[in-house]
Amino acid sequence: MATFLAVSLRMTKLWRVILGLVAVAGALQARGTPANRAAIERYFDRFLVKGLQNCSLCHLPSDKKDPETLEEFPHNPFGDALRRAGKELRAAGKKREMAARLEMVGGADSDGDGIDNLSEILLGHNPGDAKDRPSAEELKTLAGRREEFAVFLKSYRWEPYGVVRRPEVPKNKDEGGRMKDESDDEYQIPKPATLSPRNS
Ligand SMILES: [Ca+2]
Repeated sequence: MATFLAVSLRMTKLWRVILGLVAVAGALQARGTPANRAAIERYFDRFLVKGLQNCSLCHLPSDKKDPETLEEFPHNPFGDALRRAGKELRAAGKKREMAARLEMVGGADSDGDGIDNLSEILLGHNPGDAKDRPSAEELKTLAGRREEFAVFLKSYRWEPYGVVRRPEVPKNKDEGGRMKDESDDEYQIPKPATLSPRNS
């Protein structure tokens, strides 16, 4: 009986832990997929100003304290464009990586304020809010900022969760695309010169 009680007690504790984990997972999902937010911050790195490192980059303000669904915490036009880009990638059988999605929507002007999404983000303005638009002064710095970001994108980026791919082994082909074999001239072992008697 005592053993039964001890097992029951352990099971109850286990269930509490499981229910706790489920609740935490639900809350995280409701708060606008922190994984996406982290991926955006990783993609832009130092180019994402503090003011854009929050849910408002992709979501409309919500008066709900703990929103649980997308209906309760809807996307702004930029967040919606990212969501649609993800759907497109999935439909094409590709991975829904945030970097690819950001590249797809970077040139669009999701909030319709006349400045494309990437330029707005690089200048510290919200690409999903038409009322938040770079000033004429800020726009003068855009070319330099975009250039800096392009250099940064080309630099080595540590992708802790990316799959490491082995580079393709180069094929040993000559210019005609033919595999080299031992009948090629350069593979021929030079025959020893025929010895001839000196001064003959
Ligand atoms: Ca804007």
